[in-house]
Amino acid sequence: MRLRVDLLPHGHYADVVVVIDTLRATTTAVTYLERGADALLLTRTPDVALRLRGEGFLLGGERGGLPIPGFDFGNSPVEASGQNFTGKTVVMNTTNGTGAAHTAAQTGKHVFLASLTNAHAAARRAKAQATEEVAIVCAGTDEHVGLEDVYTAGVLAEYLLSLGEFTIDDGARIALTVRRGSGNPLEALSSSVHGARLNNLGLGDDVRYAAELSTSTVVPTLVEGEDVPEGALRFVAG
Ligand code: 3SL
Ligand code: MG
Repeated sequence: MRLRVDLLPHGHYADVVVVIDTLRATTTAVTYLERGADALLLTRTPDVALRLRGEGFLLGGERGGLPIPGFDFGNSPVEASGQNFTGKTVVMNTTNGTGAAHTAAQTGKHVFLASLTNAHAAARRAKAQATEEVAIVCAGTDEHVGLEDVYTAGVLAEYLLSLGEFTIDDGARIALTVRRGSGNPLEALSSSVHGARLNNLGLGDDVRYAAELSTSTVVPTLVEGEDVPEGALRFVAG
């Protein structure tokens, strides 16, 4: 079995793909499903999300870290954790994370979302589904590598290696090195460029929330279906 870590999204994915946007899209996605949401629709653009507004869905997302006009929520896991989404579908659009999921879904056979909060559950799901490769894809920020995503990829890689035999690529070696050399999760996330940016925006509680390790066993899982709106990907709790 191959274990591959892409420090940014690119390329062709042969089998299982695990998408990471620790700050904050995949952490928030896990939280929506934890808080009872039936499904998430990750849209290609904010306009696709706004078009779905009329269909009774709730909209969450950000640009520049701040809520998008016309959306119901920002992209805050702390905000999401205080709500009850039972029976609701949440439409998400964010700067990097939702786009990374669309890249993964173009070719991946099984696509999951991971964060530190569901890291071990996501790794177990990935290993259980994979027949040839687990590819961990870091969303990054505006096409720049993000320490917080690579650190989380390292946490998943470390756990996967404890579960079975893998041949690993250099991306996985880098992620493991970052995981082992960057301190605890909060130290790693706080020292990242995007973590510092969120702190400056007064969103430090989200950074602290995102640094909690394996508090959830929910793994957002891509599902197909004829009723999925054009320009959207549907994820449910797995
Ligand atoms: O880039 C993204 O998709 C977001 O998660 C970034 S933010 O943390 O919400 O600003
Ligand atoms: Mg990010």
